[in-house]
Formats: sequence, structure tokens, C-alpha cells
Amino acid sequence: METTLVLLKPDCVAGRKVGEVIRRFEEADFQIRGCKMFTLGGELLKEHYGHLVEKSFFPELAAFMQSTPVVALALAGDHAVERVRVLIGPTDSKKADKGTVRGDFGVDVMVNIVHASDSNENAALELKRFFAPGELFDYAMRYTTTPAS
Ligand code: IDP
Ligand code: MG
Repeated sequence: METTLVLLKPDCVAGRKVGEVIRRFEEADFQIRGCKMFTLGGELLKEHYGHLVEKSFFPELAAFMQSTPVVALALAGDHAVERVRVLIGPTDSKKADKGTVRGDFGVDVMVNIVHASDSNENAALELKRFFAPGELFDYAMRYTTTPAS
């Protein structure tokens, strides 16, 4: 079992796709260990996208990422880091297959619905960045719903 960090970006929030995207993660057997909504502050954003701060598109990316609050999710599951990246598709929404989150809902390479950690090392750093220890939960799944027929 691994835990990975997902951010539902402003296009997801503004486009009212939060429920649909979380539904897909739950359907794929991921357990929500943490969930919170907040506006990304400038410093946090620079830390999170540290590999991109020197790029010419960074100001545009920052404006996009701060245009609405985002929703952070900590998702646990088997091979969570890799499986979530497969579910969301590649960075450029236009190159993402239909059936992936970005392929179905993303606009382009910047406006692409979700962030997800790309390695176990980054997942650990990003979970720490966005969740305080008391905001991540471990719980047993004792009660489940009956599947609708
Ligand atoms: P990832 O989100 O698939 O891991 P990264 O290369 O880490 O992709 O880039 C982080 C985010 O920065 C992307 O999800 C996207 O929103 C934005 N981004 C990446 N490349 C570009 C670009 O060429 N133009 C505009 N935005 C970009
Ligand atoms: Mg990345």
C-alpha cells in the first residue's frame, strides 16, 4: 500500500468535476486518507512547482493555480503513485487518451484538471507539504455500501 498526493486544480473546481474525479479514484479502489480545500499561497506554489519557477509560463501557471481554491487528496492504494498517474493520463490533456481524467476533462498542457505525485519520494514530500500529521487518517473499512443493481 502506498499513499499519493493529488490536487484538484481550479479548472476541476470551477468546472464542477470534483465529484466525478473523486468518484473515479474511489471506483479504482483508492481510499481517501485526507481531503481539504484551500487557496494556494505564493510561497507554497513556488515550493510545489519548484522545477518550473524559471519557466516563461510560470506566472501564467501561478495565476491559474490561484484562480480558485484547490482540493488536496491523500489517496491510499496498491501502487498508488503509478496507478493514479495512469488514471489521470499525461500532462498534455490533448495527448491524453479518452477515459483518462485529463483526456476527458482537461483543456491543454496547463489547464489539466489534476496534479498527482510522480514518484514515491515526491509523494512523501508533497503529502507533508499539504497535510499536517493530524489531517491524514488511517481507518479500517468495516462498513461498505451495497452496490446499486
Ligand atoms: P505533471 O503535472 O504531469 O507532473 P509537470 O511537468 O510536473 O507535469 O508540470 C506541472 C504542471 O505545470 C502541469 O500539470 C501543468 O499544469 C503545468 N505545465 C507543465 N508544462 C507546461 C507548459 O509547457 N506550459 C504551461 N503549463 C505547463
Ligand atoms: Mg509533476
